[in-house]
Amino acid sequence: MATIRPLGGKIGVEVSGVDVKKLDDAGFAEIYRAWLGANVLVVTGQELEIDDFLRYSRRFGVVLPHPSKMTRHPDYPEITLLGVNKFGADGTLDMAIYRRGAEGWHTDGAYDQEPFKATQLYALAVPSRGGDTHFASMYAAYDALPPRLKERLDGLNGAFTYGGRRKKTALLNEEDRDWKPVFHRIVRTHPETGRKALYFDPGKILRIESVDEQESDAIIAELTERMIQPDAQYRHQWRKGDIVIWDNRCSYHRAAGDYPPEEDRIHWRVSIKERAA
Ligand SMILES: O=C(O)CCC(=O)C(=O)O
Ligand SMILES: [Fe+2]
Repeated sequence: MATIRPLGGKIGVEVSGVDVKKLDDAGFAEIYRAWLGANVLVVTGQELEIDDFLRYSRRFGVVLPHPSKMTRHPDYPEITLLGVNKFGADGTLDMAIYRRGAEGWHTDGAYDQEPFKATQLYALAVPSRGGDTHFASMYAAYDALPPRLKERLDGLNGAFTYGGRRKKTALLNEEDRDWKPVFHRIVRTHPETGRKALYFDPGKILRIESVDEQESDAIIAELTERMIQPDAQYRHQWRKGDIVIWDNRCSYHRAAGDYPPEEDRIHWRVSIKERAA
């Protein structure tokens, strides 16, 4: 029997007692609804092959290969391998792989015209300590903005690229490092819940459009300060066999990046869009 329980605060819900390989449409619809309401969905205790994971992931949307070609699974381009090939031939730790997602709070895929709907991870190996993933709500971030900032941001677009102002592109091949900015509303209405979210990413935003540079810098600095509401967070401690999916339209996340590097922490990851493009 499926058990669905909230994970404490304003975000996060856990489903146990299901096998995602056998979920019927009604069972999936219940899980999907719970996910939309909680931003982050944990499904525990799964035993999956890659095809099972892809098939289940495609129920959430369109699964597309990630632009980091060097971390794709060699036989399945839609699967990104996290934590694999951490050590170079000379034994040095590749920090871009070890600390992937740990540089700061972010949302995945804001650099695409059609940004990522969701990211889903399946845990294959979990370290003895550390290695958690942190989540926070963009709805709560928007709700908590002072009224003057809500008014100022209304209708404004942000320009985003893969590496943002820091141009962090270590996981991309040389020829894939040149990004044209794309534009997204900073106050973005979620297409399924109708709720307003603060759609922001300090590592991918270049500038706020239609305001002068000084004001753009000031807004980016202020949003960086305000984007995380401590009472609307969830921290996931991984167990092998966990699937976690988060909604990139209404959640921020970051990896803790703190586990013993000599231990394995390995996930399969998929990037999911609402539509192909
Ligand atoms: O490894 C993690 O905990 C999350 C990394 C991340 O940011 C991602 O997969 O998008
Ligand atoms: Fe991420």
